[in-house]
Amino acid sequence: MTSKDRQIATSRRPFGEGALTTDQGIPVDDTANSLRAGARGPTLLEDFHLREKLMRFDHERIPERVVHARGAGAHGYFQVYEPLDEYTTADFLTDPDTRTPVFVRFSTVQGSRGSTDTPRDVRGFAVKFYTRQGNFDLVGNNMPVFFIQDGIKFPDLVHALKPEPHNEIPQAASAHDAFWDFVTLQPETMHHVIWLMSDRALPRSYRMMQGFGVHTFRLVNGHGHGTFVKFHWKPTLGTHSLVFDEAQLISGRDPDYNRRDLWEAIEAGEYPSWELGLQLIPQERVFELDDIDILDPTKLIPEEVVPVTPVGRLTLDRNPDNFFAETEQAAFCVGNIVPGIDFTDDPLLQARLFSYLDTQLTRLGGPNFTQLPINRPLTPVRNQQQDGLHQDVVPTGRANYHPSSRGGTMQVGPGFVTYPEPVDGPKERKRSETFAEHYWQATLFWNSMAPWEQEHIIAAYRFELGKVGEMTIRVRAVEHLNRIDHDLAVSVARGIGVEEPVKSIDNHGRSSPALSQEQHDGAGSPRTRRVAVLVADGADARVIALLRDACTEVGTSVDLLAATDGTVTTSDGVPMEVTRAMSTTSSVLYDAVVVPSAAADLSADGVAVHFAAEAYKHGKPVGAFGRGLDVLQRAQIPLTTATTDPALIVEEEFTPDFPHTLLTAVSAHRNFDRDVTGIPA
Ligand code: HDD
Repeated sequence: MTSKDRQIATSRRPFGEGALTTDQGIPVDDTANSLRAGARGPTLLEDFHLREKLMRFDHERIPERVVHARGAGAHGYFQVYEPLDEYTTADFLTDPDTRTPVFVRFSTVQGSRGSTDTPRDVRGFAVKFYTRQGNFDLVGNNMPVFFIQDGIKFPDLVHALKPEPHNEIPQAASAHDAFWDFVTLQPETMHHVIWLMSDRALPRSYRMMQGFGVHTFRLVNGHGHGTFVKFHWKPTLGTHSLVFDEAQLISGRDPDYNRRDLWEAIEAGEYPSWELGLQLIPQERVFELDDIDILDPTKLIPEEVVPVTPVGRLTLDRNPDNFFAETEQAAFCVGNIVPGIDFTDDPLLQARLFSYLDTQLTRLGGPNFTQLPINRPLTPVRNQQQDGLHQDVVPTGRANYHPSSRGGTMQVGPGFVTYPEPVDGPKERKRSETFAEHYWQATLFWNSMAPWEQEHIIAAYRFELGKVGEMTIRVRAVEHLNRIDHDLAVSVARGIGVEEPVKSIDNHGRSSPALSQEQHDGAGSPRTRRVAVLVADGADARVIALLRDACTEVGTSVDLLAATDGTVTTSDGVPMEVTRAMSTTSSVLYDAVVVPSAAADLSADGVAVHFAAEAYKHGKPVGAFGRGLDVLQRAQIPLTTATTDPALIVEEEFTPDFPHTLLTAVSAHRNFDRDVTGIPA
């Protein structure tokens, strides 16, 4: 239990204990019948209980976040490995014995609160550290760059991205004219757009995605010396994605897919963790970074140029007690910064410093949102700020101003000291020349992708642009792609009815291997993965037990799915309980599918056949033995490719090696090199 947990505990009020009362504490004798003039008569205005109950209900909603409205949060802690005094005085980065409490909220960007978890979208990764020097909020995303260079364009970007103004369509989707119109008129977006078209926009789990602070920040040590820094979160379970078709299906089958996954993992004690990594750039070296202005948030610094140094670990180990009170009311502010960390002049960051504080006023109804349990710092708050809606404390004394000789002896300083960077310049609305190039890092990203990643990117551009009605926008998009990579532009053009462009620029050929998800398999762990085993009458209970035991031993869960809920009869004539009926779930909610042998003919069941075909189509491990092979055959899965496909595990009969081979494939996530063009799922 962290100190933040203990602080929040003082605000808990369990449902369902003691006498039912009104908000005024008056005991209620009946909460099911309003006060009426006779049992069949009209309701009386004096019914204070009815009025209060309806008043409270009518005002339960608060404005959703203008972006990042849909999310999920969890509590946890951060611990630094070694003191980082050389770079910073920030307490939570210099004391390895301290577990700093955190609250983390993951989110999608485009959709409204009730939208789905798995659209093609950027994911938010916001961390609130409750440090001994006050709250530090690292409000990042799962992609290291941003669409625009200056925050003044943020409202335009978001308007273009969100549903269109006349009919509020489409929900949680960038595949519409407005978005592509905007980005093709704003070439600085091209780098982030290619990330959005990649599988990074479809995380398999919040627990399996990276996080980035995006901007360059500054660490400041005890001597006042500054070091530029970029923050990276690397998930212990590796970075893994869904495929787009699967993500779209999940949107219908389980719109809460990512938040459920996070919740269930924490409930099961499978605490997700990320390593914090820093890219440290001595101030003197800034101009050695060729072609990169560290103040430009549309550029990353390749890890091969400045390595990421692991410095600590973030662990999430407690689900919130109440979604609204904690996750919804969490107010992240980029301006929440602690001594030892400072901002830079990145113009996107500078605008964010205004926007986050400002938005909370509308969202949380006034300036006292910092008093809410989830936002309250662990450190004492002492100042002369006062009043406003929802003041939750009772300030005492009369010295509500500073300085004062009438009590209120708060001393000012030592405290946060702004890094004394000299600034000088004419007032002008102008962008630096060093921000002018917009394509080379998009090319770098493209060059760094594995062939399957490139295929997915092409398919994504084709899908998105294929939904754009205005041909001129499609043509403009292809022109931009032609400046990123000619072959990419040609492949996309062919899919969207646009004339192939003429090659105009040579690809620079540089790459950054660390950008490919093939490099991000992490520990290659089978932990928390989900395997579906399709069973029918005549299944061999012994074999299924062996399979299940092997899986549970390494933290992989197994669901037994049958044509109907209830039981199937094993080959020994004994009833075996199934987890659920196949028809109530879907292959897209599992990481692998196994079809063991059974007396009953599962290959005649279209649901089972589709289950296997779909899993195969999505690159998942698919295993079968004995009569289970018939299901794979009906699914048109080419069994002969098993010799070269490590995720297609087919055997005439079950062997003791089967579970091991399956779990190795599960650990590797998917086989995206599989040719699935002919599979009809
Ligand atoms: Fe933002 C929310 C991340 C640029 C204005 N943003 C928000 C959240 C995340 C980010 C993760 C959700 C926080 C939560 O869970 O409550 N935003 C980013 C990143 C950016 C970025 C990584 C670029 C590097 N944002 C950005 C700009 C502006 C905003 C340029 C405005 C100038 N963002 C907001 C906001 C939100 C927000 C309107 C909506 C809800 C909130 O702040 O609390 O103020």
